[in-house]
Amino acid sequence: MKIRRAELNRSCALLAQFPETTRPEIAFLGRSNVGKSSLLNALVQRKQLARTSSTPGKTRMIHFFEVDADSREVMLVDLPGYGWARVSRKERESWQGLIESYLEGREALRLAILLQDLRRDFSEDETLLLDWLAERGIEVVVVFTKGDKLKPMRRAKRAKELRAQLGSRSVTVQLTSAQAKQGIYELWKTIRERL
Ligand SMILES: Nc1nc2c(ncn2[C@@H]2O[C@H](COP(=O)(O)OP(=O)(O)OP(=O)(O)O)[C@@H](O)[C@H]2O)c(=O)[nH]1
Ligand SMILES: [Mg+2]
Repeated sequence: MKIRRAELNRSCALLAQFPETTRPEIAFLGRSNVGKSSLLNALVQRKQLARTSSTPGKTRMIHFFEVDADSREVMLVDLPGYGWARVSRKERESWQGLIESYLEGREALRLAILLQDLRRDFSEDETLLLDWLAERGIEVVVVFTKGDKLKPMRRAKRAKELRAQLGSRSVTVQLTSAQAKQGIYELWKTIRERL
């Protein structure tokens, strides 16, 4: 995938600030620190286009990135991470409201990519979210992150275990590592099919 352009369009803390839709959108969802911003950077081959941090809860706004890749135009949308314990309930509710208002009302949304750390089990946060998205007819792909942190045998085993935890839900899963740049091309393929 040749990235011709990758630029921040806008960062939003409110629905009223969302940019007009000009291109199909792909959203990145998941627990804080799971690697959303890192994966986005790996996809666009930039080190710090989306800001990453080892401090969870860094991304508190919705960031819209305009990306021209090959002959396609797409908006990659970095959503704030949920599940960060050290924020007040009020703040947590306001993030949730922001995420839901994006997911529910965004006509340009083609696919939600739900990230899951390969080393962790799914929690209710993810399974409830998957069901919530399914109820609204929003297509989801689950992407396992940080694959480089496990040895190949263990990696394959964990991917299987996690797939089993999804039960009968009809979602596809993909394995990635933003650090080792694994599964990036495959993820682009998934994205491209929805544009
Ligand atoms: N080893 C390894 N570390 C990773 C990988 N992806 C992300 N990380 C690390 O995980 C931490 C969190 O990554 P981010 O991309 O900032 O996570 P995020 O999901 O955007 O987090 P929030 O913005 O807080 O929601 C950083 O220290 C990254 O360097 C990966 O593929 N491999
Ligand atoms: Mg982030």
